[in-house]
Amino acid sequence: MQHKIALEEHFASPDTIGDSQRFFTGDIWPQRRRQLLDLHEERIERMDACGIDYAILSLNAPAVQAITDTQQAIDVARRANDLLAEQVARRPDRFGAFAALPMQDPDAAARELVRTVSELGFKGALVNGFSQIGSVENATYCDLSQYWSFWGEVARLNVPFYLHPRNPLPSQQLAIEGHPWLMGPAWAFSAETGVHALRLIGSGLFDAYPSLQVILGHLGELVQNNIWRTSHWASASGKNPLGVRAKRPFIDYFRENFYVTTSGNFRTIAMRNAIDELGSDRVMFSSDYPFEAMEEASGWFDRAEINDNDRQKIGRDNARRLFRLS
Ligand code: GRE
Ligand code: ZN
Repeated sequence: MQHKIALEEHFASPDTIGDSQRFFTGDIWPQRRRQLLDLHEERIERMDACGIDYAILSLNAPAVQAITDTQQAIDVARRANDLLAEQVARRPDRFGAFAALPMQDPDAAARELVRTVSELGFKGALVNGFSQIGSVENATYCDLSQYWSFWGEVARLNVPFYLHPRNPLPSQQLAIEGHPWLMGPAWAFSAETGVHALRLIGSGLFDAYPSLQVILGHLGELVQNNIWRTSHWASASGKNPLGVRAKRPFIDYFRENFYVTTSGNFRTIAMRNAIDELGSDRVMFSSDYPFEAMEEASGWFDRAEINDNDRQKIGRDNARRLFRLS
């Protein structure tokens, strides 16, 4: 399919490039490093070869969210956003931008979102899960009350919030001890991010701000696979509510407040499941470059057994509508 739009496509700043090294062997890393730092050469060539017209770029992970010093998080986010704005301005026909946000300070995060969206034309924000505030053992999740005025600003600006994976804290990794391969994209990224998404729902956030739109990568970070059961137990009458503050069945929020992308999960069964749960208006193409190959993403998606009407929506039209692209 030609003219695709992709939304989970990463770059790195000089401050954050080191965060991605741990995922690769020494022989592959120099190549991934170069690809994360490149915007205008190999990246555009490969977009052209894959029929990707436009990519919304975001900083690598965990980057800003793992900076325990709040002022440093504010500075690194701002530098990354300014760098991205400058590069995107060279090719506004091919690139858009998601803001990195210093969630360590909710007011500073809201201000940076306003600055990047209103002044720099960014399309929304991408946040790498919980933030570590003041200590590496701290995990501050986005559903907490200190973030609600931030969410009010997201709703007011009417831009999507991409909830992107990160690994759980070392102290939360008991279940995978001795099996380090379970960390990262093989499992822990999705488990961690799926729980974060459910926290947003259970907190009642979407009752307070019904227009909020959250994007999940990797075809739903495992949430869609279990959404009926989660909804059944977390919101059905006769069950102990155990602190659920959401007013409606979880599945309603999942269908009205979430989009999912195909980033890093090139599986037709999983995409069809997403289409069945959310409708083909809420699924969007992405690759997760350079952690995944654009060619693999596109080669799969272009030929996947879905109808061509859905392919147009998922590959392009849904993103055009959501991000108000011309
Ligand atoms: C990502 O940010 O999407 C990512 C990583 C590391 C490995 C795989 C991956 O940061 O998809
Ligand atoms: Zn990613």
